[in-house]
Amino acid sequence: MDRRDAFRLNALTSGHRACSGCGQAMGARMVGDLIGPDAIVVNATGCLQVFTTHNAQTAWQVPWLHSVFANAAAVASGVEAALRGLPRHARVVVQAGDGGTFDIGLQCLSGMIERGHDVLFVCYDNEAYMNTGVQRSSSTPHAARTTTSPPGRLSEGKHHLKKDLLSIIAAHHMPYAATASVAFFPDLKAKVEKAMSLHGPRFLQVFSPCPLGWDHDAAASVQVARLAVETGVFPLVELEYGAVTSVMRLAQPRPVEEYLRVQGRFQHLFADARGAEEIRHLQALTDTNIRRYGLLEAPTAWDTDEAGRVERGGRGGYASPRAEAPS
Ligand SMILES: Cc1ncc(C[n+]2csc(CCOP(=O)(O)OP(=O)(O)O)c2C)c(N)n1
Ligand code: SF4
Repeated sequence: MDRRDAFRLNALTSGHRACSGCGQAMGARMVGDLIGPDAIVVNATGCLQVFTTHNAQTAWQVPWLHSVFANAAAVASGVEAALRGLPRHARVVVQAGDGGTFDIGLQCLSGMIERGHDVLFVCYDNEAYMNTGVQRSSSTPHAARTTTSPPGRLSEGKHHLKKDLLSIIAAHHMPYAATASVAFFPDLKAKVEKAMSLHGPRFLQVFSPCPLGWDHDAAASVQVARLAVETGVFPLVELEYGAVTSVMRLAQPRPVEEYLRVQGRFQHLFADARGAEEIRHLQALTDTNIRRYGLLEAPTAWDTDEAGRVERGGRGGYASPRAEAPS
């Protein structure tokens, strides 16, 4: 009998040690159940690995292995290559935080994609090194407070911009890459199903609030994730072979200030004129996202060189799919 008919999988089951409201725990639970039992999961070092596998116990109900921080994609490449010689074919999935993806794992991820391994890489993006005490990563947004980018007399939080990882991934021209959010389950579900219907390297960046590191109420995680999408801070998009194929449109983007206000990591920006200047900067960065991906009703070309290949659709009730690329 197909195990899918027998019970609800709960790939990541209860009893783990995540903080309450952990976006990564929510995301991993959703993605794990959507992928189903025929998966082998490789987990980079990070919060998700630590809170699910404590001292000889595990919350995973699928085959799961821990790699070191840097090499999850290389380990998954080896697992996938080994499986080719076996009669029963499981699908290989990598899970990593943004530190394990944007920073220390990037070389192995690039190699895995370039060699064409049949692996889905899922990055749970909580925008800092949470497991080791909320240090900034290259995914941390500009002006956010972390323990290594503290605001003070000479600083308004992190000096640098959030790395545009999706563009780096897109440059590999792989079959599928997408952004998703724990606040938009139907969209996330469609993207996991699409990714699993394809073969070759696939990438999913799941926006995953961290109440501890972002300093917001544990009950507000979904609200924070929703605001990131509704302001345009975190666009929900899909790419196939490097070209944008769909975006979740925004009828009326909310001001970025609404997103910043609900998180302690941005509270210093509301204290003085220097902070107000940074908020204007963050709004300008968000407006660039909105223009770049054409998130408003009126479609705009994402990339003029690629305009002929860009098709725009929508999900989640924001817009109906368009058959033609914008002229
Ligand atoms: C080579 C190496 N450097 C540093 C560490 C310490 N370390 C373990 S997990 C981690 C941060 C993980 O951050 P991220 O990938 O963003 O995952 P999160 O904990 O935020 O989910 C660090 C720095 C390590 N294990 N190995
Ligand atoms: S520190 Fe953040 S990412 Fe880690 S378990 Fe807690 S809420 Fe989740």
